[in-house]
Formats: sequence, structure tokens, C-alpha cells
Amino acid sequence: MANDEVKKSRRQFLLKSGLGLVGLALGNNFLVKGSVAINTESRKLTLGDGFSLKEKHPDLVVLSDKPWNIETPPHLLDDAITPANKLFVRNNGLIPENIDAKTWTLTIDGESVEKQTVFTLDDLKKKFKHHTYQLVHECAGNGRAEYNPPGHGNQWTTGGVGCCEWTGVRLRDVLEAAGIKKDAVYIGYYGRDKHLSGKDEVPISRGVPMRKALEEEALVAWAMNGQDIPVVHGYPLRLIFGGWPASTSGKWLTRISIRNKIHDGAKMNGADYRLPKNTIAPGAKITATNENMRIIEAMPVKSLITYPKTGAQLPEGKMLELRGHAWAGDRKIKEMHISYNFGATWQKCSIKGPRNRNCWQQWTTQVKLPQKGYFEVWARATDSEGVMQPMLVPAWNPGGYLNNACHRIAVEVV
Ligand SMILES: Nc1nc2c(c(=O)[nH]1)N[C@H]1C(S)=C(S)[C@@H](COP(=O)(O)O)O[C@H]1N2
Ligand SMILES: [Mo]
Repeated sequence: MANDEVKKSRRQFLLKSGLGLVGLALGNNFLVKGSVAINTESRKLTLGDGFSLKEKHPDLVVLSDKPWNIETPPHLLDDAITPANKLFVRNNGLIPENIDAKTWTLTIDGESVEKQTVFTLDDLKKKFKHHTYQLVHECAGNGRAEYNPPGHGNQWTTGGVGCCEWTGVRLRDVLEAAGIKKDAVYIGYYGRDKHLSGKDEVPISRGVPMRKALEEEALVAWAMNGQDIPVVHGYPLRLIFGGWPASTSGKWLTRISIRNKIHDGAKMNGADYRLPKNTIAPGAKITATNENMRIIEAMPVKSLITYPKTGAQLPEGKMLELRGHAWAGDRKIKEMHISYNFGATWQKCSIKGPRNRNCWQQWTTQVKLPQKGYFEVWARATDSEGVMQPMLVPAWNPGGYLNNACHRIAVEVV
């Protein structure tokens, strides 16, 4: 059954992406090392191993079963808005069961709240204006698989990212309704998921400084792509902060504390979601104190090639169509380039958008590959401050965070 689904989706992919039309064929024998889809063939989602597919596309790749973490091969991220069945999943604990949206509440509390306030889902929907934004959320560990020595945690290749359309109310409106004291510094979230140990410990409780919490695009959301948020993505309510580590976007949201200090919840300290303040040599030891480490805030400039799939074959003389997305934390994309000669020369691409802040932007281009043979296409985005993606992995860090090296695919001209 799983095999049939794989074949079917492959057929759909061929049809939808029009590979037949441009005469591109898929060869499976090309695997490029570097920022490419290494390992993506290793563990396809399968039925019958104790997990339901949870409505995910069968070509997504399982990084761990418990907690359930799955990533998306780059060619499946071709849509401007990532469909629910292709969005990566990252869990730190156990997915909550028996969720009842009717009795769900969100409590606003903390040292810096004027008045502790409880909202039902209905309250949120009735009391505040609704907003919809397309927001990139990317796991800070996306790309970790390329660091050497490897960072601790799931070995994400390129697929811990997506851009969905989120609908909800502004976090700012909700916080202001409860009242924000002048000494507010940070917000911290709490969700309904349980610790893997089964004990009464919080699996993750992170947050953002007030300046990010109060931005227009910071949402308390109940809908993703116009539907209820799927259970694995935080049903019935979650935070969503585009452009920042997705670990700040609390799922199954029950409580937000307005803090008078930097939030000190689970995974806010030590080496979690932090980088050495002063860069260190690969593998060097560092005592992960808060003095030595800084919290990751906006994510760095990055891009993906979503068409064609790595391993494509192109008849000699045909133009190669290329496309993908680029994004840059709180910044915009200024330029996008591709190279088919290992970075010796670069060709400028056209870019669209963004539709709103913290949304990814689509790029396209066509290239003529000069002769028969093996090529790699590398993609490099430049953000609005002129900062480019590095071609190799950036500064090593113990958590293996923020690898934004250029994405590469293989293409053979035949
Ligand atoms: N309650 C809760 N929220 C959470 C997490 C979690 O384990 N529990 N994981 C975080 C991390 S590390 C990431 S990368 C994103 C992943 O969001 P997604 O699974 O909807 O793609 O959720 C964040 N929010
Ligand atoms: Mo994450």
C-alpha cells in the first residue's frame, strides 16, 4: 500500500511539475553531497510501523519516531504556500490527545501582566480583529546534518522549513487586553504536550522579546491554510512568529506569561537555541553558560531550489527551468543568483513578493547548460542588508544551528 502511494505521488509529481513537458527526466543515481537532499531516501513515511501517516505526504522523511519529527524533500516544497500534508513536523514531547476545542482556554499571566486573563477560543475569535499572514517557520536546527562534528539532535537536511498561511488574532491585541506592565521584557509560552518521560515536566517553553511579540505579524492562530490547524501542528491554537526559530512558535498553546526578565522556560538556557557569543573551532568545547552563549533571534538569509528535483536529466540544447523560494528572517530578499559551475560565475534570477513581512519569496530563472555532462546548480540569496548565504557551512556551534549554506542540486545534460 505504501509503495502504491509512493508511485502514485510520484506520478502526480511528474504531472504537476510538468516534467514531461520540458523533457526532463528523473535519474535517481545522482546524490550531491553538501546542502542537498542527502539522506532523504533513507526513511520514508510508511504505514504499519505503529504510526499513522497523520495525513502527511508519503515521501516526507522520518528523522525520529518519538518524538515524531519529519522533514520535507526540497522538490515537495514547490508551492508558494506549503500544503498541510507537506509541512515538516518538529515535536519535543508527545502530541496531545483528546483535545477539546470547546473547552480550550488561553491564560495570559506573568510578573508583567496588569491582570491575569483567561480567554476561550470563542473570546479570541469574537473580541479581536482577525488577521491572515503567510509566515515562514523554520526549525533553527534545519541543515544540522552538514555540521562536522555533528550537532546534537535531529539530523535535519534541508526540509525543516515551510511557509503556510496563518489566521488568528494579533498577539499584541491579546496581550494589551490583559494589560502589559512597563517592565515587560519577554513573553514565554506553555503548551499542552507532555514530556517524553511521561513525568510532569514541560518539554519546551520558549518565547520572544517584547519587540517581536508586539509586531503586527505575530499571531495567536487557530487556522492554517484556511482550515483548522492540524493536530500535529498545534490544534486548536498556536503562536506563530515568522522568520524566527520555529521553536518560538508554541503549539497547543494554553498559557502566555508576560515576563519582567528573559523567559527561563525549558530550552531557553544552556546550549539550547543559543550560539557561542564568540565563534569557536569545530568540535571545540564550550561551557554553555548564558554568559558564553546568546539566544538565536531572527533566522539568516536562505533559499531552496524546489524545481527540478535533484538528479534531473535534461536533453542537450534545452533550457533548464529553475525555481524556488528565498527568505531572510525579519529582512527581505534583495537578490537571488544561481551558478552551474561551482560558484565560478553567477546568474541573476527574478524574485517576487514578499506578500507580507516574514513570508518567503519566489524566484525563477532559466539557464542554458553549455554541454553534455554532470552539473550542479547552486542557489544563493542576498538579503536587504546585502548579506549573502555562505557556500559552505557557517560557524560551527554545539547545537548545529543556523546552517544556511547554499542549496545544491545535480542535473545531467544527456
Ligand atoms: N508545544 C510545543 N510547541 C512547539 C514545539 C513542541 O515540541 N511543543 N516544537 C517547536 C519547534 S522546535 C519547532 S521547529 C516548531 C515546529 O512546528 P511544526 O511542527 O508545526 O512544523 O514547533 C515549535 N513549537
Ligand atoms: Mo525547532
